[in-house]
Amino acid sequence: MTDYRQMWTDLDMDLETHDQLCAVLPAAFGDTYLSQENRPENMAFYDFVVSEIHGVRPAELIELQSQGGKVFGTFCVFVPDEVVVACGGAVTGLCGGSQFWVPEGEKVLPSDLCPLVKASLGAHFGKTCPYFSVADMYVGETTCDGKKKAYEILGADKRTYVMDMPQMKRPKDIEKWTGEIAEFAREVEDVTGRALTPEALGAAIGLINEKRRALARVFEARKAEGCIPISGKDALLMIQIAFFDDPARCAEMANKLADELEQRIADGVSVFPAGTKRILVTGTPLAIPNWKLHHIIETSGAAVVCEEMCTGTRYFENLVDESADTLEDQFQALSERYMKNNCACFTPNPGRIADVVRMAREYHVDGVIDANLKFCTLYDVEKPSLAAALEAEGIPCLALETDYTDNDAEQLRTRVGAFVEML
Ligand code: BJ8
Repeated sequence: MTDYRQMWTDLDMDLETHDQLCAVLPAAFGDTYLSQENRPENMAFYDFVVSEIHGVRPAELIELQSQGGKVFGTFCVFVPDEVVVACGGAVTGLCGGSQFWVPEGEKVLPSDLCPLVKASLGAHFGKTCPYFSVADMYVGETTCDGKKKAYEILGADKRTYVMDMPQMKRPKDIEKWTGEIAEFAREVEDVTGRALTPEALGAAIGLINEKRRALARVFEARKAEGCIPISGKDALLMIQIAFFDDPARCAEMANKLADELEQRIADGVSVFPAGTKRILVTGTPLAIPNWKLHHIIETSGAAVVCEEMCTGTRYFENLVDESADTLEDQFQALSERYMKNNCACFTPNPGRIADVVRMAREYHVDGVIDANLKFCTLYDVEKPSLAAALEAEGIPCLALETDYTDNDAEQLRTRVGAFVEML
């Protein structure tokens, strides 16, 4: 394994604390992932990425910087990667998914805030994540209250640009988001020193669409009836890694995985025994390395076959129209695609409920688990309306709330086990 200590030192990271993180991750990954049987061979790539998670990709980003490229750290799927890529930059997702970072985050934030926000700030201020350290700037967005206030704190320490997200989906909101994307493009031009051209943006739109199509192929394979060719944990890992990988490689590796899964379906190769209950998980994102809920579900006699969440279908569903050839029309096309995302920060947000019901059918699920992170009011408030819609459709639903600790693992296991039992 390559030694990245000099790189981490150059990034001004806290090596001593970072060592503690590096010491626990392999065991956690081994217990959760490598203990699975009959995994697709193409998961070897994703296992390798995890084994070098704080090394190989940050080193690539540093190489890009040495050639004049800039790295943009983002926290939400609404930030259009296409604009950054078109200006020769790279995007890296930064949402924190580990309890390891939470105590450091609580030094600058109230403790009754969602763990995703606390972990993100903890990773930044604790200097224990190279993706935060390597980013030239952060890009935030006015989605939930916790995140938008957290950007004020981050912004005091590193250049941070905040996109003003509409909270509704009227035509004037889509127009507003078009304007926000145009303004963001000017910021990206300023940071990268590169002028955005319709040709470059068109190519970037094509590239990111290609990545979406590849990820969608993997999910398409998860719809197969009578066969589950990949575990939910493995599919989740693919999506989590997609947030910081190079988009062309991401598409290539996802396509290879999809090829294998399609072959598995043709050969009747399933990871789980026949009759295993199929679960759709919906709710707040599961940022890497948050594998807790999937692990509990998949060691309780069920399999996750779909994630209706930003670390799932919301990341790749809907393509950007590639026919536009002026920047103005391309910004409009980007806005139209991104505004189809049904995040709970919108009011009203009936699209998410319709999506969950539609996907429950498409993925042939036996039940839905609606899981949100503690203190995420947005998704918590949507729980009763989602439950009512699923009940009307005759689809069983279990609502859960959790955080990044293991304190509730046994309680969750009992509840998930009882739910699976009655399906
Ligand atoms: S588009 S889901 S990535 S905002 S941070 S809202 S868990 S309290 S992440 Fe999100 Fe964009 Fe929406 Fe998706 Fe709740 Fe926590 Fe806020 Fe969160």
